[in-house]
Amino acid sequence: MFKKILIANRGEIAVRVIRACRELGVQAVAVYSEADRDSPHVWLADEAYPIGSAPATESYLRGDRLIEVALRTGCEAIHPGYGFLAERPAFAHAVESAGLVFIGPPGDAMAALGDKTEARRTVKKAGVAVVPGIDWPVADLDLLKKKAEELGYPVLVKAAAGGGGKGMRIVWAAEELAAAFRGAAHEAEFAFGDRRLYVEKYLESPRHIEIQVLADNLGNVIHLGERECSIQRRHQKMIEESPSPALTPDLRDAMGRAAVAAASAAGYHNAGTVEFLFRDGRFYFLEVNARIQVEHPVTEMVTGIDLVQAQLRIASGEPLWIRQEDVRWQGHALECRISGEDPWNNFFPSTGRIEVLRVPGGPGVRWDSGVVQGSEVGLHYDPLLAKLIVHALDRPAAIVRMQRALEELVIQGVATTVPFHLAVMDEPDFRSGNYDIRYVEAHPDLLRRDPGDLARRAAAVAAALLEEAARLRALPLAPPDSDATGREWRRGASLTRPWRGSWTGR
Ligand code: MV4
Repeated sequence: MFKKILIANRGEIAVRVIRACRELGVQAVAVYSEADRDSPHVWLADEAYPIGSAPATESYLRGDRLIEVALRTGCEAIHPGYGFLAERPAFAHAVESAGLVFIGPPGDAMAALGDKTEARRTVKKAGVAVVPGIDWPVADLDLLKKKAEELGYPVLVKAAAGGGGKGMRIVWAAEELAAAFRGAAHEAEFAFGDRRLYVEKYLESPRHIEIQVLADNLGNVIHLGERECSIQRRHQKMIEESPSPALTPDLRDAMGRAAVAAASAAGYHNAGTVEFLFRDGRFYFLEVNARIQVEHPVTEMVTGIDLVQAQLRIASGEPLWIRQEDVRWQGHALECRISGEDPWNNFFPSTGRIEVLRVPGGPGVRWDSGVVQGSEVGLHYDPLLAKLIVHALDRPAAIVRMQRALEELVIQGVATTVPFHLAVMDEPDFRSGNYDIRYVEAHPDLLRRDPGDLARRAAAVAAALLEEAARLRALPLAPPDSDATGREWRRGASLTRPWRGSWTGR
Protein backbone atom coordinates (compact mmCIF):
# COMPACT_ATOMS: atom_id res chain seq x y z
CA MET A 1 0.00 0.00 0.00
CA PHE A 2 1.08 3.58 -0.60
CA LYS A 3 2.55 5.54 2.29
CA LYS A 4 1.34 8.90 1.06
CA ILE A 5 -0.95 10.17 -1.68
CA LEU A 6 -2.14 13.51 -2.99
CA ILE A 7 -5.84 14.23 -3.40
CA ALA A 8 -6.38 16.44 -6.44
CA ASN A 9 -9.87 17.53 -5.48
CA ARG A 10 -12.01 19.35 -2.93
CA GLY A 11 -15.34 19.14 -1.13
CA GLU A 12 -17.07 15.96 -0.13
CA ILE A 13 -15.06 13.65 -2.40
CA ALA A 14 -11.74 14.92 -1.02
CA VAL A 15 -13.08 14.23 2.49
CA ARG A 16 -14.25 10.79 1.37
CA VAL A 17 -10.79 9.91 -0.01
CA ILE A 18 -9.08 11.18 3.17
CA ARG A 19 -11.32 8.88 5.22
CA ALA A 20 -10.25 5.88 3.14
CA CYS A 21 -6.59 6.92 3.56
CA ARG A 22 -6.97 7.11 7.34
CA GLU A 23 -8.37 3.60 7.54
CA LEU A 24 -5.54 2.27 5.39
CA GLY A 25 -2.81 4.14 7.26
CA VAL A 26 -2.01 6.22 4.19
CA GLN A 27 -0.91 9.84 4.65
CA ALA A 28 -3.25 12.21 2.80
CA VAL A 29 -2.03 15.43 1.21
CA ALA A 30 -4.76 17.93 0.37
CA VAL A 31 -4.60 20.92 -1.92
CA TYR A 32 -6.75 24.01 -1.77
CA SER A 33 -7.57 27.13 -3.70
CA GLU A 34 -7.92 30.59 -2.19
CA ALA A 35 -11.66 29.93 -1.87
CA ASP A 36 -11.10 26.73 0.13
CA ARG A 37 -8.59 27.68 2.82
CA ASP A 38 -11.05 26.89 5.59
CA SER A 39 -12.62 23.75 4.21
CA PRO A 40 -13.01 20.39 5.97
CA HIS A 41 -10.79 18.61 3.45
CA VAL A 42 -7.94 20.96 4.43
CA TRP A 43 -8.36 20.36 8.17
CA LEU A 44 -8.75 16.62 7.84
CA ALA A 45 -5.70 16.00 5.67
CA ASP A 46 -2.27 15.32 7.12
CA GLU A 47 -0.84 18.17 5.09
CA ALA A 48 -2.44 20.79 2.88
CA TYR A 49 -0.95 23.10 0.28
CA PRO A 50 -2.26 26.08 -1.65
CA ILE A 51 -2.37 25.65 -5.42
CA GLY A 52 -3.81 28.90 -6.68
CA SER A 53 -6.70 31.29 -6.85
CA ALA A 54 -10.39 30.42 -6.68
CA PRO A 55 -11.17 29.72 -10.36
CA ALA A 56 -10.68 26.00 -11.03
CA THR A 57 -8.58 26.83 -14.11
CA GLU A 58 -6.09 28.46 -11.73
CA SER A 59 -6.14 25.74 -9.07
CA TYR A 60 -7.84 22.33 -9.22
CA LEU A 61 -7.33 22.12 -12.99
CA ARG A 62 -3.62 22.96 -12.81
CA GLY A 63 -2.23 19.48 -13.40
CA ASP A 64 1.34 20.78 -13.44
CA ARG A 65 1.04 22.26 -9.94
CA LEU A 66 -0.71 19.19 -8.55
CA ILE A 67 2.04 16.91 -9.82
CA GLU A 68 4.71 19.26 -8.49
CA VAL A 69 3.15 19.28 -5.01
CA ALA A 70 2.89 15.49 -5.10
CA LEU A 71 6.56 15.13 -6.02
CA ARG A 72 7.81 17.69 -3.51
CA THR A 73 5.84 16.19 -0.64
CA GLY A 74 6.94 12.63 -1.34
CA CYS A 75 3.59 11.29 -2.55
CA GLU A 76 3.52 8.06 -4.52
CA ALA A 77 0.12 8.47 -6.13
CA ILE A 78 -2.62 10.97 -7.01
CA HIS A 79 -6.33 10.41 -6.47
CA PRO A 80 -8.29 12.64 -8.86
CA GLY A 81 -11.75 12.27 -7.26
CA TYR A 82 -14.49 13.08 -9.81
CA GLY A 83 -14.81 16.09 -12.10
CA PHE A 84 -11.82 18.42 -12.58
CA LEU A 85 -8.97 16.29 -13.99
CA ALA A 86 -10.44 12.87 -13.21
CA GLU A 87 -11.16 11.89 -16.81
CA ARG A 88 -8.48 13.77 -18.69
CA PRO A 89 -6.14 11.25 -20.31
CA ALA A 90 -3.44 13.94 -20.62
CA PHE A 91 -3.41 14.33 -16.83
CA ALA A 92 -3.33 10.57 -16.22
CA HIS A 93 -0.44 10.32 -18.68
CA ALA A 94 1.40 13.23 -17.05
CA VAL A 95 1.02 11.61 -13.63
CA GLU A 96 2.34 8.33 -15.01
CA SER A 97 5.26 10.12 -16.72
CA ALA A 98 6.20 11.81 -13.46
CA GLY A 99 6.70 8.37 -11.95
CA LEU A 100 3.54 8.62 -9.86
CA VAL A 101 0.55 6.26 -9.81
CA PHE A 102 -2.73 7.63 -11.14
CA ILE A 103 -5.49 6.17 -8.96
CA GLY A 104 -7.81 5.29 -11.82
CA PRO A 105 -7.59 3.49 -15.15
CA PRO A 106 -4.50 3.63 -17.38
CA GLY A 107 -4.41 6.84 -19.43
CA ASP A 108 -4.67 4.83 -22.66
CA ALA A 109 -7.82 2.98 -21.56
CA MET A 110 -9.31 6.30 -20.47
CA ALA A 111 -8.55 7.88 -23.85
CA ALA A 112 -10.05 4.91 -25.71
CA LEU A 113 -13.26 5.15 -23.66
CA GLY A 114 -13.37 8.92 -24.03
CA ASP A 115 -14.07 8.48 -27.72
CA LYS A 116 -17.67 7.30 -27.49
CA THR A 117 -17.64 5.71 -30.95
CA GLU A 118 -14.48 3.78 -30.12
CA ALA A 119 -16.13 2.68 -26.85
CA ARG A 120 -19.12 1.43 -28.89
CA ARG A 121 -16.84 -0.55 -31.21
CA THR A 122 -14.91 -2.03 -28.29
CA VAL A 123 -17.91 -3.22 -26.29
CA LYS A 124 -19.79 -4.43 -29.39
CA LYS A 125 -16.86 -6.72 -30.18
CA ALA A 126 -17.20 -8.06 -26.64
CA GLY A 127 -20.84 -8.98 -27.39
CA VAL A 128 -22.52 -6.17 -25.45
CA ALA A 129 -25.73 -4.62 -26.83
CA VAL A 130 -25.36 -0.94 -27.71
CA VAL A 131 -28.11 1.52 -28.66
CA PRO A 132 -28.72 1.21 -32.44
CA GLY A 133 -26.50 3.76 -34.12
CA ILE A 134 -23.26 4.31 -36.00
CA ASP A 135 -19.84 3.39 -34.69
CA TRP A 136 -17.71 6.01 -36.42
CA PRO A 137 -17.87 9.79 -36.32
CA VAL A 138 -19.37 11.38 -39.45
CA ALA A 139 -17.95 14.55 -40.90
CA ASP A 140 -20.59 15.49 -43.43
CA LEU A 141 -24.25 16.24 -43.09
CA ASP A 142 -25.40 14.16 -46.07
CA LEU A 143 -23.92 10.99 -44.65
CA LEU A 144 -25.44 11.77 -41.25
CA LYS A 145 -28.81 12.30 -42.92
CA LYS A 146 -28.58 8.94 -44.65
CA LYS A 147 -27.68 7.18 -41.39
CA ALA A 148 -30.50 8.93 -39.53
CA GLU A 149 -33.02 7.78 -42.18
CA GLU A 150 -31.78 4.22 -41.74
CA LEU A 151 -32.19 4.39 -37.96
CA GLY A 152 -35.56 6.14 -38.19
CA TYR A 153 -36.49 9.29 -36.29
CA PRO A 154 -36.21 10.38 -33.54
CA VAL A 155 -32.42 10.21 -33.44
CA LEU A 156 -29.87 11.62 -31.04
CA VAL A 157 -26.85 13.46 -32.45
CA LYS A 158 -23.98 13.03 -30.01
CA ALA A 159 -20.42 14.32 -29.68
CA ALA A 160 -17.81 11.59 -30.21
CA ALA A 161 -15.80 13.19 -27.41
CA GLY A 162 -18.98 13.73 -25.39
CA GLY A 163 -20.56 12.27 -22.34
CA GLY A 164 -22.76 13.62 -19.61
CA GLY A 165 -25.18 15.14 -22.10
CA LYS A 166 -22.96 17.85 -23.59
CA GLY A 167 -23.05 18.27 -27.34
CA MET A 168 -26.25 16.23 -27.62
CA ARG A 169 -29.26 17.08 -29.81
CA ILE A 170 -32.54 15.22 -30.15
CA VAL A 171 -33.79 15.31 -33.75
CA TRP A 172 -37.44 14.46 -34.36
CA ALA A 173 -37.52 14.90 -38.15
CA ALA A 174 -35.16 15.24 -41.13
CA GLU A 175 -35.75 19.01 -41.47
CA GLU A 176 -34.21 19.59 -38.03
CA LEU A 177 -31.05 17.60 -38.69
CA ALA A 178 -28.92 20.35 -40.28
CA ALA A 179 -29.47 22.80 -37.42
CA ALA A 180 -28.87 20.06 -34.82
CA PHE A 181 -25.67 19.02 -36.60
CA ARG A 182 -24.32 22.60 -36.54
CA GLY A 183 -25.42 23.23 -32.95
CA ALA A 184 -24.01 19.97 -31.60
CA ALA A 185 -20.71 20.39 -33.49
CA HIS A 186 -20.32 23.91 -32.12
CA GLU A 187 -21.11 22.84 -28.55
CA ALA A 188 -18.76 19.85 -28.83
CA GLU A 189 -15.96 22.06 -30.18
CA PHE A 190 -16.46 24.47 -27.28
CA ALA A 191 -16.76 21.81 -24.58
CA PHE A 192 -14.23 19.23 -25.77
CA GLY A 193 -12.21 20.88 -28.54
CA ASP A 194 -13.46 18.10 -30.78
CA ARG A 195 -16.39 18.66 -33.17
CA ARG A 196 -16.78 15.08 -34.38
CA LEU A 197 -20.34 13.74 -34.14
CA TYR A 198 -22.18 10.46 -34.44
CA VAL A 199 -25.80 9.45 -34.27
CA GLU A 200 -27.91 6.95 -32.36
CA LYS A 201 -31.56 6.03 -32.36
CA TYR A 202 -33.16 8.17 -29.64
CA LEU A 203 -34.60 5.91 -27.01
CA GLU A 204 -37.58 7.66 -25.42
CA SER A 205 -38.26 7.47 -21.69
CA PRO A 206 -35.70 4.87 -20.69
CA ARG A 207 -34.29 4.37 -17.24
CA HIS A 208 -30.67 5.25 -16.61
CA ILE A 209 -29.04 2.34 -14.84
CA GLU A 210 -25.32 1.87 -14.29
CA ILE A 211 -23.17 -1.02 -13.10
CA GLN A 212 -20.22 -0.57 -10.74
CA VAL A 213 -17.17 -2.59 -11.73
CA LEU A 214 -13.85 -3.27 -10.03
CA ALA A 215 -10.90 -4.41 -12.13
CA ASP A 216 -7.46 -5.12 -10.70
CA ASN A 217 -4.18 -4.80 -12.58
CA LEU A 218 -3.96 -8.59 -13.04
CA GLY A 219 -7.03 -9.01 -15.21
CA ASN A 220 -9.67 -9.85 -12.57
CA VAL A 221 -12.92 -7.97 -13.12
CA ILE A 222 -16.08 -8.12 -11.00
CA HIS A 223 -19.29 -6.11 -10.82
CA LEU A 224 -21.05 -4.84 -7.72
CA GLY A 225 -24.54 -4.54 -9.11
CA GLU A 226 -26.43 -1.52 -10.29
CA ARG A 227 -27.38 1.99 -9.35
CA GLU A 228 -30.65 3.46 -10.57
CA CYS A 229 -29.93 7.05 -11.60
CA SER A 230 -33.05 8.13 -13.47
CA ILE A 231 -34.05 10.92 -11.06
CA GLN A 232 -32.10 13.72 -12.70
CA ARG A 233 -32.59 17.26 -13.86
CA ARG A 234 -30.73 18.66 -16.86
CA HIS A 235 -28.24 15.77 -16.69
CA GLN A 236 -27.55 16.36 -13.01
CA LYS A 237 -28.54 13.33 -11.00
CA MET A 238 -30.50 14.19 -7.86
CA ILE A 239 -31.46 10.88 -6.25
CA GLU A 240 -29.88 7.47 -6.77
CA GLU A 241 -30.71 4.08 -5.40
CA SER A 242 -29.56 0.50 -5.31
CA PRO A 243 -30.99 -1.90 -6.21
CA SER A 244 -33.01 -0.47 -9.11
CA PRO A 245 -36.76 -1.02 -8.68
CA ALA A 246 -36.77 -2.17 -12.32
CA LEU A 247 -34.27 -5.03 -12.26
CA THR A 248 -34.82 -8.71 -11.54
CA PRO A 249 -31.95 -10.92 -10.35
CA ASP A 250 -31.62 -12.33 -13.89
CA LEU A 251 -31.44 -8.89 -15.47
CA ARG A 252 -28.89 -7.75 -12.87
CA ASP A 253 -26.81 -10.78 -13.64
CA ALA A 254 -26.98 -10.19 -17.40
CA MET A 255 -26.24 -6.49 -17.07
CA GLY A 256 -23.39 -7.22 -14.65
CA ARG A 257 -21.86 -9.70 -17.08
CA ALA A 258 -22.16 -7.17 -19.91
CA ALA A 259 -20.44 -4.53 -17.78
CA VAL A 260 -17.61 -6.92 -16.89
CA ALA A 261 -17.20 -7.83 -20.58
CA ALA A 262 -17.13 -4.13 -21.51
CA ALA A 263 -14.52 -3.27 -18.86
CA SER A 264 -12.37 -6.27 -19.79
CA ALA A 265 -12.50 -5.44 -23.49
CA ALA A 266 -11.45 -1.85 -22.78
CA GLY A 267 -8.39 -2.90 -20.74
CA TYR A 268 -9.97 -1.11 -17.80
CA HIS A 269 -8.35 -1.08 -14.36
CA ASN A 270 -9.59 0.26 -11.01
CA ALA A 271 -13.16 1.29 -10.11
CA GLY A 272 -15.37 2.21 -13.05
CA THR A 273 -18.99 2.53 -14.02
CA VAL A 274 -20.69 1.15 -17.10
CA GLU A 275 -23.79 3.17 -18.04
CA PHE A 276 -26.82 1.60 -19.66
CA LEU A 277 -30.22 2.71 -20.86
CA PHE A 278 -32.97 0.31 -19.84
CA ARG A 279 -36.42 -0.03 -21.34
CA ASP A 280 -38.98 -2.81 -21.79
CA GLY A 281 -36.74 -5.37 -20.14
CA ARG A 282 -33.78 -4.62 -22.43
CA PHE A 283 -30.57 -2.75 -21.71
CA TYR A 284 -28.19 -0.91 -24.02
CA PHE A 285 -24.62 0.19 -23.37
CA LEU A 286 -24.12 3.96 -23.32
CA GLU A 287 -20.62 4.76 -22.03
CA VAL A 288 -18.04 4.03 -19.37
CA ASN A 289 -17.31 6.55 -16.63
CA ALA A 290 -13.63 6.17 -15.83
CA ARG A 291 -13.76 7.51 -12.27
CA ILE A 292 -15.25 7.08 -8.83
CA GLN A 293 -18.76 8.50 -9.07
CA VAL A 294 -20.72 10.83 -6.84
CA GLU A 295 -23.30 8.12 -6.20
CA HIS A 296 -20.81 5.36 -5.27
CA PRO A 297 -22.06 5.21 -1.62
CA VAL A 298 -25.33 3.45 -2.47
CA THR A 299 -23.26 0.55 -3.84
CA GLU A 300 -21.05 0.62 -0.74
CA MET A 301 -24.11 0.41 1.50
CA VAL A 302 -25.67 -2.63 -0.20
CA THR A 303 -22.42 -4.55 -0.81
CA GLY A 304 -20.43 -3.50 2.27
CA ILE A 305 -17.44 -2.82 0.02
CA ASP A 306 -15.48 0.40 0.49
CA LEU A 307 -14.97 1.51 -3.11
CA VAL A 308 -12.35 4.17 -2.41
CA GLN A 309 -10.34 1.74 -0.35
CA ALA A 310 -10.68 -0.67 -3.28
CA GLN A 311 -9.34 2.03 -5.62
CA LEU A 312 -6.25 2.49 -3.47
CA ARG A 313 -5.65 -1.22 -3.10
CA ILE A 314 -5.98 -1.86 -6.81
CA ALA A 315 -3.78 1.12 -7.75
CA SER A 316 -1.07 -0.11 -5.39
CA GLY A 317 -1.04 -3.43 -7.27
CA GLU A 318 -3.04 -5.68 -4.94
CA PRO A 319 -5.18 -8.36 -6.55
CA LEU A 320 -8.97 -8.26 -6.01
CA TRP A 321 -9.65 -9.84 -2.63
CA ILE A 322 -13.23 -10.83 -3.43
CA ARG A 323 -14.63 -13.09 -6.14
CA GLN A 324 -17.83 -12.40 -8.06
CA GLU A 325 -19.63 -15.27 -6.34
CA ASP A 326 -18.76 -13.78 -2.94
CA VAL A 327 -20.46 -10.44 -3.63
CA ARG A 328 -23.67 -10.19 -1.59
CA TRP A 329 -26.28 -7.51 -1.84
CA GLN A 330 -28.20 -6.59 1.27
CA GLY A 331 -31.17 -4.30 1.72
CA HIS A 332 -31.77 -1.03 -0.09
CA ALA A 333 -29.85 2.24 -0.22
CA LEU A 334 -30.96 5.72 -1.29
CA GLU A 335 -28.87 8.82 -1.84
CA CYS A 336 -30.07 12.43 -2.00
CA ARG A 337 -27.64 14.97 -3.42
CA ILE A 338 -27.92 18.04 -1.21
CA SER A 339 -26.83 20.95 -3.34
CA GLY A 340 -26.84 24.69 -2.90
CA GLU A 341 -29.60 25.29 -5.42
CA ASP A 342 -32.99 26.80 -4.70
CA PRO A 343 -35.78 24.41 -5.74
CA TRP A 344 -38.35 27.18 -5.18
CA ASN A 345 -36.49 29.35 -7.70
CA ASN A 346 -35.87 26.99 -10.62
CA PHE A 347 -32.84 25.48 -8.85
CA PHE A 348 -30.96 28.76 -9.11
CA PRO A 349 -27.53 28.50 -7.44
CA SER A 350 -27.59 29.92 -3.91
CA THR A 351 -24.61 31.37 -2.09
CA GLY A 352 -23.80 32.60 1.36
CA ARG A 353 -22.76 31.26 4.73
CA ILE A 354 -24.17 28.07 6.20
CA GLU A 355 -25.40 29.66 9.43
CA VAL A 356 -26.80 26.50 10.94
CA LEU A 357 -26.01 22.91 10.07
CA ARG A 358 -27.49 20.03 12.01
CA VAL A 359 -26.58 16.68 10.53
CA PRO A 360 -28.88 13.65 10.78
CA GLY A 361 -27.73 10.45 12.42
CA GLY A 362 -29.03 7.22 13.81
CA PRO A 363 -29.33 3.75 12.29
CA GLY A 364 -28.56 3.39 8.59
CA VAL A 365 -27.77 7.06 8.01
CA ARG A 366 -24.60 8.32 6.33
CA TRP A 367 -23.61 11.94 5.74
CA ASP A 368 -20.81 12.55 3.19
CA SER A 369 -20.15 16.25 3.24
CA GLY A 370 -17.60 18.83 2.22
CA VAL A 371 -19.04 21.59 4.40
CA VAL A 372 -19.64 22.37 8.06
CA GLN A 373 -21.57 25.03 9.92
CA GLY A 374 -19.91 28.32 9.06
CA SER A 375 -18.78 27.26 5.58
CA GLU A 376 -19.07 29.85 2.85
CA VAL A 377 -20.77 28.63 -0.29
CA GLY A 378 -19.65 30.43 -3.43
CA LEU A 379 -20.08 30.10 -7.15
CA HIS A 380 -16.65 28.87 -8.15
CA TYR A 381 -17.35 25.13 -8.01
CA ASP A 382 -20.05 22.50 -8.32
CA PRO A 383 -23.00 23.30 -6.02
CA LEU A 384 -22.97 19.85 -4.36
CA LEU A 385 -22.64 20.40 -0.59
CA ALA A 386 -23.22 16.94 0.79
CA LYS A 387 -24.82 13.59 0.17
CA LEU A 388 -27.35 12.04 2.49
CA ILE A 389 -27.34 8.27 2.15
CA VAL A 390 -29.58 5.81 3.94
CA HIS A 391 -29.60 2.03 4.11
CA ALA A 392 -32.50 -0.14 5.29
CA LEU A 393 -33.88 -3.64 4.92
CA ASP A 394 -36.03 -2.87 1.91
CA ARG A 395 -37.10 0.03 -0.31
CA PRO A 396 -40.15 1.16 1.69
CA ALA A 397 -38.05 1.19 4.88
CA ALA A 398 -35.30 3.12 3.09
CA ILE A 399 -37.81 5.77 1.98
CA VAL A 400 -39.14 6.16 5.55
CA ARG A 401 -35.57 6.40 6.80
CA MET A 402 -34.69 9.04 4.21
CA GLN A 403 -37.76 11.06 5.21
CA ARG A 404 -36.75 10.81 8.86
CA ALA A 405 -33.16 11.83 8.07
CA LEU A 406 -34.24 14.73 5.82
CA GLU A 407 -36.48 15.88 8.65
CA GLU A 408 -33.55 15.85 11.09
CA LEU A 409 -31.31 17.71 8.66
CA VAL A 410 -31.21 21.47 9.17
CA ILE A 411 -29.38 23.79 6.81
CA GLN A 412 -29.92 27.51 7.29
CA GLY A 413 -28.27 30.35 5.41
CA VAL A 414 -28.10 28.77 1.98
CA ALA A 415 -31.08 27.48 0.00
CA THR A 416 -30.74 23.76 -0.74
CA THR A 417 -32.49 20.98 -2.61
CA VAL A 418 -33.80 19.43 0.63
CA PRO A 419 -37.45 20.50 -0.01
CA PHE A 420 -37.24 18.80 -3.42
CA HIS A 421 -36.02 15.58 -1.84
CA LEU A 422 -38.78 15.65 0.78
CA ALA A 423 -41.35 16.14 -1.98
CA VAL A 424 -40.00 13.24 -4.05
CA MET A 425 -40.00 10.87 -1.06
CA ASP A 426 -43.71 11.63 -0.68
CA GLU A 427 -44.65 11.35 -4.36
CA PRO A 428 -46.61 8.24 -5.50
CA ASP A 429 -44.68 7.46 -8.70
CA PHE A 430 -41.37 7.58 -6.84
CA ARG A 431 -42.80 5.54 -3.99
CA SER A 432 -44.02 2.86 -6.39
CA GLY A 433 -40.64 2.81 -8.15
CA ASN A 434 -42.36 3.55 -11.43
CA TYR A 435 -40.21 6.28 -12.97
CA ASP A 436 -37.77 6.98 -15.80
CA ILE A 437 -35.34 9.74 -16.86
CA ARG A 438 -38.27 12.12 -17.49
CA TYR A 439 -39.41 11.93 -13.86
CA VAL A 440 -38.56 15.51 -12.82
CA GLU A 441 -40.05 17.19 -15.91
CA ALA A 442 -43.07 14.87 -15.68
CA HIS A 443 -43.76 16.12 -12.12
CA PRO A 444 -43.69 19.92 -12.36
CA ASP A 445 -46.04 20.12 -9.38
CA LEU A 446 -43.62 18.42 -6.97
CA LEU A 447 -42.84 21.64 -5.15
CA ARG A 448 -46.26 23.13 -5.48
CA ARG A 449 -47.64 20.47 -3.22
CA ASP A 450 -48.31 21.14 0.43
CA PRO A 451 -44.92 20.55 2.05
CA GLY A 452 -46.50 18.14 4.53
CA ASP A 453 -45.89 17.44 8.18
CA LEU A 454 -42.29 16.36 7.78
CA ALA A 455 -41.22 19.59 6.11
CA ARG A 456 -43.23 21.68 8.58
CA ARG A 457 -41.59 19.97 11.53
CA ALA A 458 -38.16 20.38 9.92
CA ALA A 459 -38.86 24.10 9.48
CA ALA A 460 -39.81 24.44 13.16
CA VAL A 461 -36.60 22.74 14.26
CA ALA A 462 -34.64 24.97 11.90
CA ALA A 463 -36.15 28.11 13.44
CA ALA A 464 -35.20 26.94 16.95
CA LEU A 465 -31.64 26.17 15.87
CA LEU A 466 -31.27 29.51 14.18
CA GLU A 467 -32.05 31.17 17.50
CA GLU A 468 -29.51 28.93 19.20
CA ALA A 469 -26.89 29.90 16.62
CA ALA A 470 -27.60 33.58 17.23
CA ARG A 471 -27.08 33.05 20.97
CA LEU A 472 -23.79 31.24 20.29
CA ARG A 473 -22.56 34.04 18.09
CA ALA A 474 -23.20 36.51 20.90
CA LEU A 475 -20.69 34.63 23.09
CA PRO A 476 -17.12 35.94 23.22
CA LEU A 477 -14.41 34.10 21.28
CA ALA A 478 -12.45 31.57 23.31
CA PRO A 479 -8.80 32.60 23.68
CA PRO A 480 -6.47 31.13 21.07
CA ASP A 481 -4.58 28.05 22.24
CA SER A 482 -0.85 28.37 21.80
CA ASP A 483 -0.38 24.61 21.75
CA ALA A 484 2.14 23.73 19.02
CA THR A 485 -0.12 21.05 17.56
CA GLY A 486 -2.01 23.82 15.89
CA ARG A 487 -5.24 23.58 17.85
CA GLU A 488 -7.38 26.53 17.02
CA TRP A 489 -10.54 27.77 18.73
CA ARG A 490 -13.69 28.97 17.16
CA ARG A 491 -16.72 30.42 18.83
CA GLY A 492 -18.34 27.76 20.91
CA ALA A 493 -16.50 24.78 19.53
CA SER A 494 -12.96 23.57 19.06
CA LEU A 495 -11.55 22.59 15.70
CA THR A 496 -8.19 21.14 14.97
CA ARG A 497 -6.41 21.80 11.77
CA PRO A 498 -3.29 20.17 10.47
CA TRP A 499 -0.03 21.91 10.08
CA ARG A 500 -0.29 23.88 6.87
CA GLY A 501 2.85 23.64 4.83
CA SER A 502 4.54 26.78 3.61
CA TRP A 503 5.25 25.32 0.22
CA THR A 504 5.72 28.31 -2.02
CA GLY A 505 7.09 26.74 -5.15
CA ARG A 506 4.89 29.13 -7.07
C1 MV4 B 1 -29.26 8.59 -24.80
C2 MV4 B 1 -30.60 8.68 -24.39
C3 MV4 B 1 -31.56 8.16 -25.23
N1 MV4 B 1 -31.21 7.58 -26.40
N2 MV4 B 1 -28.96 7.97 -25.96
C4 MV4 B 1 -27.43 11.31 -21.34
C5 MV4 B 1 -26.04 11.52 -20.88
C6 MV4 B 1 -25.20 10.54 -21.60
N3 MV4 B 1 -24.54 9.72 -20.64
C7 MV4 B 1 -26.11 9.76 -22.48
N4 MV4 B 1 -27.43 10.21 -22.23
C8 MV4 B 1 -28.51 9.69 -22.88
N5 MV4 B 1 -28.25 9.07 -24.06
C9 MV4 B 1 -29.92 7.49 -26.72
N6 MV4 B 1 -29.59 6.90 -27.89
C10 MV4 B 1 -30.87 9.28 -23.17
C11 MV4 B 1 -29.83 9.80 -22.42
C12 MV4 B 1 -30.19 10.38 -21.17
C13 MV4 B 1 -30.93 11.57 -21.11
C14 MV4 B 1 -31.36 12.25 -22.25
C15 MV4 B 1 -32.11 13.41 -22.16
C16 MV4 B 1 -32.44 13.92 -20.90
C17 MV4 B 1 -32.04 13.27 -19.77
C18 MV4 B 1 -31.28 12.09 -19.86
C19 MV4 B 1 -30.88 11.43 -18.69
C20 MV4 B 1 -30.15 10.29 -18.77
C21 MV4 B 1 -29.81 9.76 -20.02
